Amino acid sequence: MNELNTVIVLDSSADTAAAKVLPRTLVPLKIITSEKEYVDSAELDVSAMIADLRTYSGKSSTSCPNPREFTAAFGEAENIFCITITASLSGSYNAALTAAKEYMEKHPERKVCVFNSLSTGPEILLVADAIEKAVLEGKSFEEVTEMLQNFHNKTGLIFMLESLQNLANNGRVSQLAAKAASVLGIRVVGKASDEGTLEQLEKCLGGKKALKAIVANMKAEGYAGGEVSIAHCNSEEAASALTALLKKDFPEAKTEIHPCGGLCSFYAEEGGLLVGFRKG
Ligand code: X90
Repeated sequence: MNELNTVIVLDSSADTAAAKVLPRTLVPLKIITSEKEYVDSAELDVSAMIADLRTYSGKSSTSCPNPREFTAAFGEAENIFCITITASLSGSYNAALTAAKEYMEKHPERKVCVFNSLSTGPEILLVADAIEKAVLEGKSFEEVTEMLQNFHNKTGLIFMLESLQNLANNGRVSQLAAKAASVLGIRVVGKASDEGTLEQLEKCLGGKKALKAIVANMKAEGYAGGEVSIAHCNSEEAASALTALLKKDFPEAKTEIHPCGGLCSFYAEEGGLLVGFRKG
């Protein structure tokens, strides 16, 4: 496949589209309050949004991109790999599928692969990096698509959240789960389940215990020193502390830290960490 005509399209749940070799485009989701609509593009001032939300107590929600917005991101590319947030929690995947179908009907010689990440944030970035590597190695479109089929056995996402309120208010977890997490000092550690939903693993009292629980659960999921991508919502210190903890056991681990974009900041809330990692 000609890498010059190949693009990677991610919805903004991926947090960043910082281009590597192949061009990457982010398709924004939106965060909506009764006062403002935040478009989760590279221009969004995420810190200002977080500050707004800290004092806002009204209703808030999010919305996924529509097919036209995905089509615009496909541009004139001939080979497109599009990765979305889990289809179990968002309509983004279906919107991308619709866009892909129309795009290929209009341009039968072009190819679009839409991949349901069953996850979000940093795990999407690991998938995007793997696609890029395979393309640059000269793999065919079909070979890369095939590789994606079982990619999920090779990556995982563990998260730590201080509040599940926005998730519960928008029906993504139960109010009961949110209530349990609302106790002062309690952090919920969980993972993206095989079905692409939030699965609670542990409730920890205090940040240190929670970081240890993240590492223990990563190991239980098969982590053995591979790549790690950490997204944090206003909690860089916790992300650094987690990195240090991981490096104790795996000095060679390749780790990277970045702030959450708008969508993940809204749902992970302040103090939240999302950890994508390679298994094995
Ligand atoms: O379509 C929409 O409006 C977007 C809805 C997204 C809802 C869930 C976002 C979760 C973001 C929270 C912790 C990690 C969860 C992993 C789940 C697979 C981050």
